[in-house]
Amino acid sequence: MTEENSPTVYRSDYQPYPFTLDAVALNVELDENRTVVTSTLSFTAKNAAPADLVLNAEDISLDALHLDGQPLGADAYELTPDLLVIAQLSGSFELRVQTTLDPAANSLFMGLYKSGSGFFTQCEAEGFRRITYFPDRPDVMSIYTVTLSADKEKYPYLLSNGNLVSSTDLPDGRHQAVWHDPFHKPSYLFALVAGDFDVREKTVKTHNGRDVLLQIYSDKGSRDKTEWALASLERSLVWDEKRFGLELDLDRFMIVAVRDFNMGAMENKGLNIFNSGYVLADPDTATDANFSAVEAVIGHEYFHNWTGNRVTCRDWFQLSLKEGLTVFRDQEFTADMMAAGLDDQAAASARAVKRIDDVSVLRAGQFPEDAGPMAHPIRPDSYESIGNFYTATVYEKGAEVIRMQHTLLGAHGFRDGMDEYFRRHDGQAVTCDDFVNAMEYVYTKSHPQRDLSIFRRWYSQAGTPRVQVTMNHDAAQQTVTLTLSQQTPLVGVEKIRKDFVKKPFHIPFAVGLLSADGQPLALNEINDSASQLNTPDPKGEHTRLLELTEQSQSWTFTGIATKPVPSLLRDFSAPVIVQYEWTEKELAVLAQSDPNPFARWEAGQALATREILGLTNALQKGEQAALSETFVQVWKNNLQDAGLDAGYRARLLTLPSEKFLAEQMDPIEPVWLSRARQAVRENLGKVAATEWTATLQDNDTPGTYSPDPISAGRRSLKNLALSYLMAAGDEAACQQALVQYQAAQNMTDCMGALGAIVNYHHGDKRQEAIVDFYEKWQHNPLVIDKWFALQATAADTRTETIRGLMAHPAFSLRNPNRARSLIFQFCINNAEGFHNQDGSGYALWTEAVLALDSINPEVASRLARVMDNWARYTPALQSQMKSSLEQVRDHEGLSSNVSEIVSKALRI
Ligand code: B3K
Ligand code: ZN
Repeated sequence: MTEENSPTVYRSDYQPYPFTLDAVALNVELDENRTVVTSTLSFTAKNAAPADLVLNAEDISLDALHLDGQPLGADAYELTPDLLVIAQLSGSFELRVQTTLDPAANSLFMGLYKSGSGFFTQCEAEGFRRITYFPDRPDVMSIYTVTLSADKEKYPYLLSNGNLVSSTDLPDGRHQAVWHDPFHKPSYLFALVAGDFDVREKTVKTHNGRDVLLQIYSDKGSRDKTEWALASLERSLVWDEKRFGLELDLDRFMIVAVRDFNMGAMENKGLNIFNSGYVLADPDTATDANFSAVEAVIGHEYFHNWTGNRVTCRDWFQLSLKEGLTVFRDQEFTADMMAAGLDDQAAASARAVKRIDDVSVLRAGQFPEDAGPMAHPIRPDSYESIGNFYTATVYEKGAEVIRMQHTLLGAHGFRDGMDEYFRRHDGQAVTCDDFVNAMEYVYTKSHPQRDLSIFRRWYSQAGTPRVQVTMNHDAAQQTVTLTLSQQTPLVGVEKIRKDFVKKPFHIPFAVGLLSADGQPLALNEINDSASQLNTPDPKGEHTRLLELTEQSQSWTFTGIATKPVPSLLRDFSAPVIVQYEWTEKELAVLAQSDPNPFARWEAGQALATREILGLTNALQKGEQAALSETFVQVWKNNLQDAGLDAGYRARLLTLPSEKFLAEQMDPIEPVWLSRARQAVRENLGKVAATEWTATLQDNDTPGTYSPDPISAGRRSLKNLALSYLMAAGDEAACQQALVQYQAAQNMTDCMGALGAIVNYHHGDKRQEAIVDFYEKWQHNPLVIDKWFALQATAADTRTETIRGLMAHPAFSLRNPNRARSLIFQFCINNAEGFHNQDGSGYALWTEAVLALDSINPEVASRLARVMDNWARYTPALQSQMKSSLEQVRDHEGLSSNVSEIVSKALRI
């Protein structure tokens, strides 16, 4: 589809569907190339007046159509490639539609497709219309009965949503299963799976004493890798009961792992389908990060059962209603799991680690998006292809907007608001406004003078607000006045909408004050409008919550004799950028003693950012620059602060990412930036060699592997120490990396060593290790994905290496995980290689986007987004990036997915 025939869809055009869909009976006769789908749809008109029945379609053809048992002739309906319209129907009627599909030829992995030896579906957002003619929109909910039949030997398992009603053998070696889902659902939550699998299962009791069967289906031979997934699922069930009072509503909950999948996982009712990378995990083949991602994604999809499935979206503009809320829920789940069983202080540190990781993801992906050509509010107003709006903004910023409501209402208030939301909307398809209405109802009960009217602007305005802070200390009065002013640039479509006026946001802004020697100060406000944060205060943080709702406001605190150091936006209480002119000395105080672990990390990052950007400038001018002594001292002190938990210490000592740093540069000079960051790393490795070596020795995790956060933290600190030392060319560390690679008892240590070797070892041993790893793991696709990714991101990898790897027999563009592991990793996480001034990285991108687009446009458009911020780069890079974008835009037959991305990028 070209851009011309993919019109823009507007939120304001929403019209309710004129019919209810009372029941859906779907009969699917599975065959690799000729699957016959017969769907029987029972409709009732909502109004007395007749209305047109509109059904969606994509890439399917109509074999037969019956209305109330009578065949319909071609003159009785209108048929276009994407619509079937039967004019002026009223009352109740039954429509029977037959289509024939070729699942083996479906490389889009949308609708019904084959992967390996099984059949799978993916219907969100608009995949069901690739299976049958249907009102494929989330506000048309119905009860589904699904009959599946297939060859019994090849496909012994036939699965769909809900409960299994019957299984029967049929003639010719086929068999049949009938499934019934008792809950109303939209078509995007439909799923079917057929194949042969290993199954791991467990029956558990819900808090109301009901027995429910949990099952994990995975490829034959992979059952030993699903123990963690099943345990994670059980933990998710218990957590949602405990934290939100939400119980599993079905008797059976299934997760199926599949190798070919466009994203992470999908929350189909009772039958989640997962990218195998988020199911399979054992110590030999999965890293700590993999284990934690499996737990988080299993939690996320499970939590959708209530936030997404029981209460769903009215239309796709409301996507954040389910995604932002469910990301917030999975973040809280992980934080609670990480803090479980720890004392208050250790728990605060564990929670801070999770918050740091989430905020880092937001800043690396969402902040640039919110400043670029695709910028949109968490509830967009328009789109061309909905597939392009599963964005960091809808998900991650959406979660921040929910988190702010949690902060404003407090944990109890938020829980009451959630209860109210379900009381009002269970079983419905609703809007983001409906969610905020439920929260506001609870909020105004406890805060009679307040409402969430200004807060709602987070749903309609895009862009990252800048909050400028000034602090005035009056020594005579012993007062401190903090003045906060907000300003948010116009972004994305806001720039071309002439009437658009940006209004102030409601920003919950958590602050503390420290004395010059790092002691937390009690905060007593003159007007007492700042509230005490409704969270534990393990170290006497004295955090106060300022609510900025106007362009500028001030707060005055008393009893402060000497000029304090402000600790701002603690716990990242709002998705904003803070502007305050700290001195280096003040940042050093915060980075070593702020009792709020998040703010402490933030101060260290600010110090490192100054160093790296300063050096980038110097290197560009051909100068050298030594590291500041204060910075080095802070790094050394934190490295040796044994009172800190290892995982938190690893975060404190990790340099800001290139993506975060690039955001602070204008224009972006990716190659010098990357070199400067590398040089700072090398320098820190040298000046603190003794401390790093001690850290490397002290953080071994002997014995049986466990992915718990304490052990994982030790491994991350140990591997960080190894990489600093190797960056500094430390001979002993080089030897140690080779030993660790050979002796590793788990994949985290193996990859920690191999990563350091591939990036920093320049002798023969490097290639030997690469070959050795491949030979050892060539039969495990998820491990080979890591092998490709490691080489794609290695500091000295250039396009020739990537092209060589693309010709490797194990490479395939058709498998999304493999394409992501090599090409995406190179384009996204290898600045020196991708932005090489010879333009070879951009040429590779152009070819890959076009090649992928002809196979799988949804995956191609993700890769297309790599060029979003082309206009922020140096002029020489800009013009090359622009011409690559133009080349893609002008390609004949481009999908609407990629077309939307590149044309928006070029529009700025
Ligand atoms: N809801 C799915 C995402 C579907 C993406 C379709 N392009 C997974 C999730 O967010 O849980
Ligand atoms: Zn989701």
